[in-house]
Amino acid sequence: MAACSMKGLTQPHYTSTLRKAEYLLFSAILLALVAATGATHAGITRHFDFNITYHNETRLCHMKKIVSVNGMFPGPTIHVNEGDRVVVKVTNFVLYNMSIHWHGIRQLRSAWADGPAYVTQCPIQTGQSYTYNFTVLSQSGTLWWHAHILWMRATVYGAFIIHPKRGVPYPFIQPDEEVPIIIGEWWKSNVEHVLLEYISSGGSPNVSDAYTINGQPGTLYNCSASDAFVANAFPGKTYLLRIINAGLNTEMFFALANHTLTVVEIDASYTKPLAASAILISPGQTTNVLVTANQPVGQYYMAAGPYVSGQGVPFDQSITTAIFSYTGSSNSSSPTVPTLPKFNDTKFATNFSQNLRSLSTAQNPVNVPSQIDHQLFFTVGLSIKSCHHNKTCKGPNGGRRSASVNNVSFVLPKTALLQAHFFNLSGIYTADFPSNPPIKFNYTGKAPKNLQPSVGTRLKSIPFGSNVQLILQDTNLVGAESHPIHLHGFNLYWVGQGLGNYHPANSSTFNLVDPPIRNTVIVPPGGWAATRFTADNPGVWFLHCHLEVHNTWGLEMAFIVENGKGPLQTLPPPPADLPKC
Ligand SMILES: *[C@@H]1O[C@H](CO)[C@@H](O)[C@H](O)[C@H]1NC(C)=O
Ligand SMILES: *[C@@H]1O[C@H](CO)[C@@H](O)[C@H](O)[C@H]1NC(C)=O
Ligand SMILES: *[C@@H]1O[C@H](CO)[C@@H](O)[C@H](O)[C@H]1NC(C)=O
Ligand SMILES: *[C@@H]1O[C@H](CO)[C@@H](O)[C@H](O)[C@H]1NC(C)=O
Ligand SMILES: *[C@@H]1O[C@H](CO)[C@@H](O)[C@H](O)[C@H]1NC(C)=O
Ligand SMILES: *[C@@H]1O[C@H](CO)[C@@H](O)[C@H](O)[C@H]1NC(C)=O
Ligand SMILES: *[C@@H]1O[C@H](CO)[C@@H](O)[C@H](O)[C@H]1NC(C)=O
Ligand SMILES: *[C@@H]1O[C@H](CO)[C@@H](O)[C@H](O)[C@H]1NC(C)=O
Ligand SMILES: *[C@@H]1O[C@H](CO)[C@@H](O)[C@H](O)[C@H]1NC(C)=O
Ligand SMILES: *[C@@H]1O[C@H](CO)[C@@H](O)[C@H](O)[C@H]1NC(C)=O
Ligand SMILES: *[C@@H]1O[C@H](CO)[C@@H](O)[C@H](O)[C@H]1NC(C)=O
Ligand SMILES: *[C@@H]1O[C@H](CO)[C@@H](O)[C@H](O)[C@H]1NC(C)=O
Ligand SMILES: [Cu+2]
Repeated sequence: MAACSMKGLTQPHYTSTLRKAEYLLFSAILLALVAATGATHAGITRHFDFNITYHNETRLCHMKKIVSVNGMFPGPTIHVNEGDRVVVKVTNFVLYNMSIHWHGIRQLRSAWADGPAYVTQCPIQTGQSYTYNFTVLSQSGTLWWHAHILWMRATVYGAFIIHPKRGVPYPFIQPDEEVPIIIGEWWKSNVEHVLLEYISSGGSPNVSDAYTINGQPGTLYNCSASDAFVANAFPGKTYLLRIINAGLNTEMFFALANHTLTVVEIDASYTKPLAASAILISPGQTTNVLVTANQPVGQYYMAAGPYVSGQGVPFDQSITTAIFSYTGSSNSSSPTVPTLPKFNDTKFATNFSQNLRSLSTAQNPVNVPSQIDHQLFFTVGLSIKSCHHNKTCKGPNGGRRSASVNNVSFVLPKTALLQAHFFNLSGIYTADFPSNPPIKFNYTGKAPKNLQPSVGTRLKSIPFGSNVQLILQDTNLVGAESHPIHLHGFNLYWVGQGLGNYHPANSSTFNLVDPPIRNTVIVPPGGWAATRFTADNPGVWFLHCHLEVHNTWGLEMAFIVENGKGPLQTLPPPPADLPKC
């Protein structure tokens, strides 16, 4: 018990008051800047310093050394306005290689700043720096940043908040206060050891020991009685919760006891208001909800618990909590726990996704591509490879677990793909990724025997400006499972979803008017998701499952979007400090 009470002294407890102070300071600086420059429309340049260092954190009565940014966990929140230029100097002081991804940022003609290791850049090695330099255009809302190498993002992550252009109000009621809510996962052991262990065994990785909200497991875990994030609520006020799922391997349900959540924005794209008792948020996704403190003065839990769609998938059934604490309430009795959907409530999950609509107004128009130049059909799913070693692997039937897209299990190269593409280096990848599954079968029916994925670094090349329709179809080879699929460099119009096998006739049900716009769409278990995008951003862009467990198994591929005509459609050369392999 001594260890438990001691750790309270060393741990930062984030409260919304702290965040508010941070925000007020930010606003004050902003107003001063606006006054000084008279700028109301043009963006400004914002500089940030990210030092990657080690520090100790104690959770669940267990101290461990983690890798983090500027000694903070979660890392610093970045605040910008739409239109701003962002310059972040990242310096690596740890022994691991590092790379930071600005998740959901379009990176128009700045692919060099996107961040996935061995895709757009080589890692920032120990002692090195790299300055990410990009503008934030035509997006507003909550995004986030995270390490994009190995499983480093377990502790290297933070919020990236894009406020509207100066002088432009939200298209919903002005909240009294804004609170980032970052859901994560905590392992007592070194996460990189968990990664190495399951790669070598061929089985599934150890599940996390706790889910967290703003780095804290919450009071319902053992040896965590005082480790909860507390948001102070003033009766009658309205709060904007900026919810981010930074977890590695778990889709989550989130709710606030006795309060209705009104979704107003997802993945930095406004939505029609959607009232919900709980939301589904998958790793990679962000969701802004309004909540009004209109209940009797008291303490209410915000809680996040797992959505697990696969049969027999190991997972942790616990829930993480934070406290929504009304001013004037007593903490002598425990807060009310919200009712979350059951862990396998796929009906709730698909219904929630189906009800999301983009806002689609004159100020926020939605232009879904109608003429399609490229029809792509990708199967996504789990698979089994034969055991390499002369030992028994821990996957089903003594094999090694893997995952693939169109039956290709992706292998990251030793040189970054974007450099290989830009400088025409040969032998790094082949541009022959299949547009359709090489073998057709009943994807969601009884699995064919002996369908092993091929392995390779295969990319799909697309001419600049093409309109692409991408159908993502889950497979049932090793059990159907939900996959949150993230595309870098673009937002996807999520025009449809369904269960079973996609059939071209399903296109008659597509929402081409106000579909949700996301950088991470969910392919339902044993079902499909239909998406469209315009390839208006030259570069190499990663497409992958945002469950790290599947990503590591190879559930990923990359697009090359060719240059168009003229400088506005051409990727400039890399910055001088781009890391080398
Ligand atoms: C990052 O490290 C450099 C070099 O030690 C130091 O000068 C700088 O102040 C640090 N920045 C932050 C935000 O800690
Ligand atoms: C973390 O704790 C260990 C063991 O107490 C200590 O040796 C180490 O210096 C600490 N590391 C940091 C970065 O504070
Ligand atoms: C960032 O990019 C802009 C546009 O290319 C350039 O003018 C500026 O010098 C860059 N800043 C840094 C710090 O590299
Ligand atoms: C994973 O879990 C197993 C079983 O509990 C344990 O023996 C092993 O040490 C764990 N591995 C890591 C890296 O924590
Ligand atoms: C807390 O510990 C008890 C006793 O060891 C155990 O039964 C229970 O499952 C634990 N709860 C959590 C949330 O880990
Ligand atoms: C909150 O909801 C719970 C059930 O979820 C209910 O039992 C309780 O009465 C509600 N509390 C208030 C203050 O409405
Ligand atoms: C689907 O979601 C809507 C909006 O959240 C809700 O009103 C409705 O009851 C849900 N339907 C089912 C079948 O869950
Ligand atoms: C309750 O609140 C008081 C005053 O803020 C605080 O000193 C005390 O530690 C809290 N107790 C619990 C169990 O959180
Ligand atoms: C969800 O899991 C429970 C067991 O915990 C099971 O009884 C139920 O049938 C499952 N529901 C679905 C839809 O799979
Ligand atoms: C089995 O693997 C070990 C090392 O992992 C190796 O030394 C041995 O020669 C292998 N045996 C056979 C029959 O391949
Ligand atoms: C695919 O398999 C499912 C489940 O066995 C079955 O219901 C469906 O009819 C099959 N579809 C086709 C086209 O064979
Ligand atoms: C770091 O990255 C470089 C370049 O890809 C590679 O050669 C080196 O082995 C990596 N180091 C570690 C510790 O992974
Ligand atoms: Cu997946």
